[in-house]
Amino acid sequence: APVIRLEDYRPPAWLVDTVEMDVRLDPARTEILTRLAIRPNPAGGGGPLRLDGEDLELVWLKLDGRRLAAGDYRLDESGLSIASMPDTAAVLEIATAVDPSANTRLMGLYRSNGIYCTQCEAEGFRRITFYPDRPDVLAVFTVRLEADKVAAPVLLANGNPVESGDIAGTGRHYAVWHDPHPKPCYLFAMVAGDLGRVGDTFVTASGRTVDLGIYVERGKEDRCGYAMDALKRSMRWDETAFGREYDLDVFNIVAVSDFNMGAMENKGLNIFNDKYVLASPETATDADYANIEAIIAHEYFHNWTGNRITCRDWFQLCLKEGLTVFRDQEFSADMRSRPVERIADVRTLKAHQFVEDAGPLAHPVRPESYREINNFYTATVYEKGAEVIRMLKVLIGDAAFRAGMDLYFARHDGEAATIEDFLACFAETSGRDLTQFKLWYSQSGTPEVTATGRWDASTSSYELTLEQSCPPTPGQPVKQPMVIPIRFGLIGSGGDMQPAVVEGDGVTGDLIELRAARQRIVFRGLAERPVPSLLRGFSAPVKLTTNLDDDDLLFAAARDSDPFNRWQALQSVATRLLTDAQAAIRAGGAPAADARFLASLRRTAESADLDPAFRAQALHLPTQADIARDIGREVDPAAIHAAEDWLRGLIGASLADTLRALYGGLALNAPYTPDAAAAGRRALRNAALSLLSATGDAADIEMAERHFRNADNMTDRLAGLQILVRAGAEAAEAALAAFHDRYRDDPLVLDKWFTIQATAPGEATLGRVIELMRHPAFALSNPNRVRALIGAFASGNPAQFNRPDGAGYRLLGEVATQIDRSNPQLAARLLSAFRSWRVLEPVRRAAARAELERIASLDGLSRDTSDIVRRSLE
Ligand code: B3K
Ligand code: ZN
Repeated sequence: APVIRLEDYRPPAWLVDTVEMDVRLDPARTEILTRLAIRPNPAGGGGPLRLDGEDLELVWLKLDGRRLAAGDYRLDESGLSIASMPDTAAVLEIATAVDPSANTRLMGLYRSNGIYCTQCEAEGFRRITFYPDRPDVLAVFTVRLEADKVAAPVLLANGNPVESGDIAGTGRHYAVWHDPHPKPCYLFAMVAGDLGRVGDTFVTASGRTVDLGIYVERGKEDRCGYAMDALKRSMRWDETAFGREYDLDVFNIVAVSDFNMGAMENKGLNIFNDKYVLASPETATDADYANIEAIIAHEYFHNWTGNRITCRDWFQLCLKEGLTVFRDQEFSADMRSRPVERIADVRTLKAHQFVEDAGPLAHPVRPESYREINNFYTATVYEKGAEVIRMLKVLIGDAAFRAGMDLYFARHDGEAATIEDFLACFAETSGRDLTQFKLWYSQSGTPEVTATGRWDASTSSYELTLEQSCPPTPGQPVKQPMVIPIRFGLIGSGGDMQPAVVEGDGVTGDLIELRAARQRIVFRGLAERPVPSLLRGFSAPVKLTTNLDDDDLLFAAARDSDPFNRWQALQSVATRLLTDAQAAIRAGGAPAADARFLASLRRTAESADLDPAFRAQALHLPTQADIARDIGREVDPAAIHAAEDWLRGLIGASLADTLRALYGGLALNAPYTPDAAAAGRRALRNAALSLLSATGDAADIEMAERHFRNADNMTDRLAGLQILVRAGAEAAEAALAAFHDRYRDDPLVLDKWFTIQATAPGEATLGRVIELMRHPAFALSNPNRVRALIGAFASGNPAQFNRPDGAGYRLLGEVATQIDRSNPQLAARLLSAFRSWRVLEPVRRAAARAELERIASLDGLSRDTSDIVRRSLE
């Protein structure tokens, strides 16, 4: 596959003003008539016309009413060209046919459980008709759909409904939808099927009433309440936080069960993976509720950041994704606890993005080249992209940030924009030069910041030396210094101190702007030696190393006024402990306990003035991926796993009284509600139980078993099951069987059952996964099933996936290459579990390389998979 480069961007030769489609839905042969009003791009366009098209049957083609003969155009693998075009506006009519039932790639028009649906981002519209399938071609769409009335009583498309009716004597009916907002074709969507509907209304700030609809498989209507509530809260929030109102008469959401990702922001018709819509206390965990809230919000917020203003080309993906993730994170922070949300977001960032950035798949937030764009919907584009926006806000301040957003909306509404367009708005409202800041978009890798502090009692001053560097990443051996916003405080015995005099560049209030490779700051006039609290709220996505010792960190864990850094301080000590412990285990020795850490953890767990959700986060140890990243080379995942077991057991034993008291005291004697306060109590209670049972103590395991059996909601039931399986308890098998029997007809819940078994410790897990692939509820064709079993094993069970005998790698390789033939996007996504293979110890590294090379040598790999495998090996 050819490499596509940002520097080669050229504006489209032809523009499309309007698109009128007539879609005759049929399970095996759907015919699509498309009428395009096109004209040469005034910016020097015209000439030959090139349209993208893939897996399409071309029925006929007309230009200005004249049927084109075979010699008038050229058809090839990837599209269609018309060499001689008029030099004026023209009308092109295209008849294509597709087979939705045979579409296993889940791109373009396909059927999921009998429901017709579409997925067009990034390049799926070309699988429906021939079209300039690029985001900078914006057109007004009108769509007429018709289908069998019994099979598809519901007919939906983008925009507002115009008319509908029966087609006499045929058993078929039709509906016409019109979307007045010009849009790129990746936002096109249609849905047809026998769906249940839950309706509501929303009155916008300016008083317009919007009809809201959530469509789901019949019988699931009673699981849509939370999603609808989250939608209305999102709509209100975007009005108050960003001044953005909804702009159509209807807003529809459809939940389908076969979907390659989480959801899709099609204009006025969001299509969701049903996992992110359906929830009831019986079937969804608190984490599911939080995800639903965040994803409903994310897709809704795209209406302005992505749809009204879209991307000029796919290199600008973070323009909509990073910004929209930032917006959904802020929404969740406002709906729940801000510090806890921040901790959760940073945990995700470190576990996924930092890991990606440290391996062969590292790429800039705005990549400069790609072979397959679908492989760039990554943690870097999304999560680091959001961090870049967050830093921008910190650097220029809230007021200039909001003014910059307003300017961006006003200036680029209805356009396809670039990162340059976006940044220009903020440069203007802040009066600042953002040239250096822009490096965040082009340099890949996680910057490393070292902070060295020195207290000078004789002058009562504290000197802080900050240094930054960024490790080499693919294609980028050398980096330039970035601008790194470091929020800080100096903690004294009585709380935050006010330094009398600050010497050195780049300090304003509580913010240090680190711009040079090395910067020195002196704080004078301090009454006592401070403990610096740096990178408060995780003000930049960097790896920070300080010369603070454990005493300083544990002091900060108790006294820092920034809750994020209190959490971070404990995590930093835990990371040191785990890193040392795995080294000891590898050397055949025994890990050493640390009484001060345990005492500090106990104090935090017992602090009744701290939010339970925060305390739960404090009890969650750094992930195995965090430790692997911290070690950085010659990693032995089994040793990390053993270290984690050791520390959990140690905490469980040493803090047993505290943990039992928490477990007993936090019980909620009220019916389940998914709100943050109740969820926080459950999280702390389940964290306590999980640590307690890590000792293997029979009484605690029994408590976990009772917890499982008596649970009146999925959060507790699943937590109980997870604890039993993880502890290898005798009761685990019976609990798994009971869970299975209870939910045998609910695939989304069985996914949780698959995942728990796939992430179980022990060598037997691989065989179990293979066996579960034969379970009647499992299907390689369903992405949720595949991710729940195979994806969870490869990404959520580092010790077993990375078995030294390579069997984990071979399993993933075999399954992924099989899936590659039907659904390349899913296959490529699974294979990204290999992204850290280079830092493994030699035996595993060799086994992983062998499997990657075996895959690379296969014939007929998709572009998606060969791109991932090839970059992983480079
Ligand atoms: N924009 C979609 C993702 C499309 C992925 C295409 N491979 C969902 C989202 O980010 O909101
Ligand atoms: Zn998005």
